[in-house]
Amino acid sequence: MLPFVMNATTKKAILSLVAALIAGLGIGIPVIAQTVVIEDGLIGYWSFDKNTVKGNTVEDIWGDQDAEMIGKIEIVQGKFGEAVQLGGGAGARVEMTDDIKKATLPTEEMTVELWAWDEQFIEWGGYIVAVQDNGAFEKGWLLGTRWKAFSFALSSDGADDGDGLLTYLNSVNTYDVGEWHHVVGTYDGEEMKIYVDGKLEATSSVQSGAINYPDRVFFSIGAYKDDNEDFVHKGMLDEVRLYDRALSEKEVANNMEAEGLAVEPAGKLSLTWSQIKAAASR
Ligand SMILES: [Ca+2]
Ligand SMILES: [Ca+2]
Ligand SMILES: [Ca+2]
Repeated sequence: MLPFVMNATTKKAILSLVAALIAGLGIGIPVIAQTVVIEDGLIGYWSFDKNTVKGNTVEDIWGDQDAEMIGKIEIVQGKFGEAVQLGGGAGARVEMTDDIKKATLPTEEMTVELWAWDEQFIEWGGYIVAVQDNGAFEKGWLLGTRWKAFSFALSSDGADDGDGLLTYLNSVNTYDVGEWHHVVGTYDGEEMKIYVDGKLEATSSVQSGAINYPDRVFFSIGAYKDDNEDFVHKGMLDEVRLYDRALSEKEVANNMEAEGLAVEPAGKLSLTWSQIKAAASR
């Protein structure tokens, strides 16, 4: 008997055929039915799932900004799969790059999104940071905390007073420690918004135009770090995503329910294939 070896093209063709047949028969496939992360405008996604962490390197599963874990950091059970845990110890952070020329950052609009679990709230908390706030010099953006409020800070050309001006947009409500919260900041070039657990908390129209970046940042997750400050997050962070456009309220709600991407960017055809095969044989 001849062995039946499928090449990628045959596999793809059969895959589409099976998918079409299943769709026609109306057989539900849970893996496809689940809510997935919006990909339009996505530029970075750090899931901290253990299969994406190799040694001290955390893979950016969408873009090419792999990050380095610096200091005392653990990968622990998180909101979805694994998350990163920082203990507040000095100098710890997950750094994408400290060279802004090598960073892929949003320029005109943005969304920054993550799940946060705080063991303790701090005055200048940084979940994900690309900022310099040193006296009157205020450039870049961050998502973090101001004590018990979540905070999205941003500096733009429209509000520039000569050396940059940040607006710290804080959530109106305050929250408890020891709970997971979905925190999102959006900026569409005219308005900043902060959402907590899918609910719009606050807006500001102070900033307008392109995002005003400094020449130097420590583009990092888990610490409010700039030239003269370094406040490490105390708790966990999970499913950190960065977009170069402002997601709508509906899209924010979608992403709050989302579990991962529709298709792995690496194209894990064999996995999809076996999942469809398993569903088809039921
Ligand atoms: Ca995760
Ligand atoms: Ca500072
Ligand atoms: Ca200023």
